[in-house]
Amino acid sequence: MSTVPGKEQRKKRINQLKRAFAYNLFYRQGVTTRTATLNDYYLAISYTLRDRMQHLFVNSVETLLEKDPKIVCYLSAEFLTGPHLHNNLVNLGLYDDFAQAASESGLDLKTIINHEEEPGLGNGGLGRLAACYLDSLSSLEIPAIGYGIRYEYGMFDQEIVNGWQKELSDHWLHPGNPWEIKKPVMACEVGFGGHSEVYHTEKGIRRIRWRPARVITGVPYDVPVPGYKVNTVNYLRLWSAQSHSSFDFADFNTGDYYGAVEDKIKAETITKVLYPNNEQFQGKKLRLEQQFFLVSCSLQDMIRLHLFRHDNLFNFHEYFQAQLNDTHPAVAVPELMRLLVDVHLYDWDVSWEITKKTLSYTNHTLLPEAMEKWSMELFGSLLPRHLEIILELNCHFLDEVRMRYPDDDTRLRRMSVIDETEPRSVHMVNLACMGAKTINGVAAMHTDLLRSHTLADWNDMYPGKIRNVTNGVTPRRWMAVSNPRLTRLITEAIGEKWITDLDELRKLEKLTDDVPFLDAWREVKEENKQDFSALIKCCDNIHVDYRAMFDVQVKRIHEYKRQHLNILHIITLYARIKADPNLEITPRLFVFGGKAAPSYFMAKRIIKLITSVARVVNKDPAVRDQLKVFFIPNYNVKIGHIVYPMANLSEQISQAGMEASGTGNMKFSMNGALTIGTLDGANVEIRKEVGEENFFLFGLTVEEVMELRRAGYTPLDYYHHNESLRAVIDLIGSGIFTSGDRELFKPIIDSLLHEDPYMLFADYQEYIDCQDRVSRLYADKHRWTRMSILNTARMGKFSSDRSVKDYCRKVWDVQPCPVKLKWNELPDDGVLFHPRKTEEE
Ligand code: F58
Repeated sequence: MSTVPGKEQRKKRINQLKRAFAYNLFYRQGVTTRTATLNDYYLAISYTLRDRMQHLFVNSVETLLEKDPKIVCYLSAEFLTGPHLHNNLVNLGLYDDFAQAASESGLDLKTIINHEEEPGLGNGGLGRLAACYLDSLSSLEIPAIGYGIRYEYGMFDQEIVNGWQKELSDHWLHPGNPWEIKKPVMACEVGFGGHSEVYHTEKGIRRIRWRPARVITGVPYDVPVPGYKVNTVNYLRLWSAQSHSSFDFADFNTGDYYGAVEDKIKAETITKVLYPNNEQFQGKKLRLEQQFFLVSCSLQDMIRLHLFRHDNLFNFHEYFQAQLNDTHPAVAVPELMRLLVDVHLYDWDVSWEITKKTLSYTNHTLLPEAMEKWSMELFGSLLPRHLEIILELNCHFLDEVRMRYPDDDTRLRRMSVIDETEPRSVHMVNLACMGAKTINGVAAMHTDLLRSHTLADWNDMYPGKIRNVTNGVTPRRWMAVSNPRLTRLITEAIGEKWITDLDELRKLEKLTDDVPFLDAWREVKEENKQDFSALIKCCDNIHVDYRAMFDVQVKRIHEYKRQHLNILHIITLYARIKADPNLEITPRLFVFGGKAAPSYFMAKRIIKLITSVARVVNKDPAVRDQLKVFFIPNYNVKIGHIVYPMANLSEQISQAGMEASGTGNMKFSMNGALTIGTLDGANVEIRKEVGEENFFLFGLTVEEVMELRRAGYTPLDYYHHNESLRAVIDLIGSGIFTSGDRELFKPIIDSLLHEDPYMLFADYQEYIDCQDRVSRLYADKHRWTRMSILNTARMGKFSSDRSVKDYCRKVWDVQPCPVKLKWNELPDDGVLFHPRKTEEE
């Protein structure tokens, strides 16, 4: 961004902004200050900013056309971007100007920023990761397009009623979305159902084509993604389903008005709502429709863009790299084949080579219940031609496996794309592995487990194909935007380079003995905590002393993440206080946040358990305010902005081998929280980076978990042999948290006592001992602060800039392509507009 220095120029800029606010309020919103609502102001300011992004966007497109670089396409069913206004202001370096212009217009920018509701187009980590990667791709000036779905209803809003989760629909588009630009001319058509047929070309060549039973239109909406203080503005292209207009007309002509409208509604259902399941495959037809819709629109769009610059598709993979974010877009394998073979008439083998060189696959989970397997019947009825292609590919592939490993039928069965156990199904992990040039895990440990267990056959047959790219998060949103106090302190100490080169934070290490700096560091945390205390005072009337330790676990609610282990600790402390009324403990505020999948019975009960314990503990005078428990309703990106900066302790306590990576763990550490955690996912690497003395480790290792499972795990033994654990479980069973109801938490207790699939009981005692160490250390303010600084200082590795650079090197083989500014603004002489030639000319 070119900013002209000098007071006068700034004044001029501010005046232009004020005028633009007024213009947008008047002309776009059609209101005056007498009638404008906060939403009108938000929209007027956002449009003003979007307009200022536009010239960078235009220049980015010009550069693509001129330099013809390779483009990264990130295909993901989810992009959890979070609110845009604040982030875009920071990335474009316009925050101060806008704040000034707003204030001179009688507006408070913070209030306006706070008004923005976020697009909840994702479930959790996977969707948020996609958004972090888009930020880094733009900031690193790498040409990229994010392809996703414009769900009309995003992730449900969570309310807590009587301690239970209640789901409310999230109509996020209702207030108006100033960030998207509809591009109807780029619409694509997507077929479903029908059959495939053989035909012969004029030259007598036998070919196959798909005759779908219905066709739906995908209309793209582009959301600009500005990089941090660079000229690159990439975009996120979200597809929205519309009915195919010619079908409507057919119905109208026969007078079937209602039929036409019904078709329209049916078509639009495809992008109506995001599936809110976490790590649980459900096999719903509509979900497969969504996946294919996303994939087909995106691949058609990429091919169109390629043919705009080239006259054939032989070198498609040299210009486009498509990353499959989990198996959700894995139907890209047969769809790219279909587009190449059936539509663009390329030879099968050539097409297969292009496909395999274009697609790459990221795996995000090891949980068997999350693996996508579509029943063949459903798959074939929706995508008959694709099933044929898959069967043919699989046939060739199994021949190769047979050649390499003769007489190894079990291996063949494991690697086949078709799972032959009745009812037969299409195994999407195997499809993705077969069609991708690389497969990657998202943390070192996760990748090791893929290589040694889940995808061991693939690793055997294609050594080197499985790579590791450890996840990362963007320091722009997760520090610069959400923690301005810390950002100011760090920047004053070491300059601002760390925002784009997070390894620079290492320079903070030399300040760990600088007492004024330590004090300032602690003050930042305390101020962030005071803000949070004010918030919970205001919404729940809970009083919290900001000097208490803020102990936080925010993430989706899932048994493997073990929020209930955290609760067992809280009850342990509660029981200790009740047993000894004079006991002094390190005061703590326990904060939880996260949504449960609406159909996940146990997860919903865990929420109820947390809120029930909170209700009792918070008002028990015996506790003397030493323990407080708070469940933040509706945890989302926006709440994340408040939570990460205020945490002292980050709970990363999943059972070893269950969490592929985790990314919240990184956000906490960057903001100076210490972690209590197991050796799971990226915790392993975080601990290595920050130093084992600055990380609270507990729990079984993955090898120990496997061994214990092999040997036969009996949770009841732990219950019988551990007095403290028994007391805690009995307390839950006694009904003291449920006004005497002993049934409510029976399912949780029974599951723990008799199965305990995530081995809470095996880890309980070590967890409690470790928490006791945490408490003792927190009392030593100086040491705690030093450790906090070291956590932040050593988080360089976990910037998504590093992850994206790894992908560039290990997977995509792409380079940055800086954007030259050709159009600085709309020229006064209007040379942008060339009069169109008429047909006759
Ligand atoms: C998460 N997966 C992993 N899935 O659980 C987490 O360890 C990892 O850090 C993160 O991906 C990023 O790699 C995840 O969030 C989903 O949300 C899916 C959404 C669609 C249905 C199945 C789960």
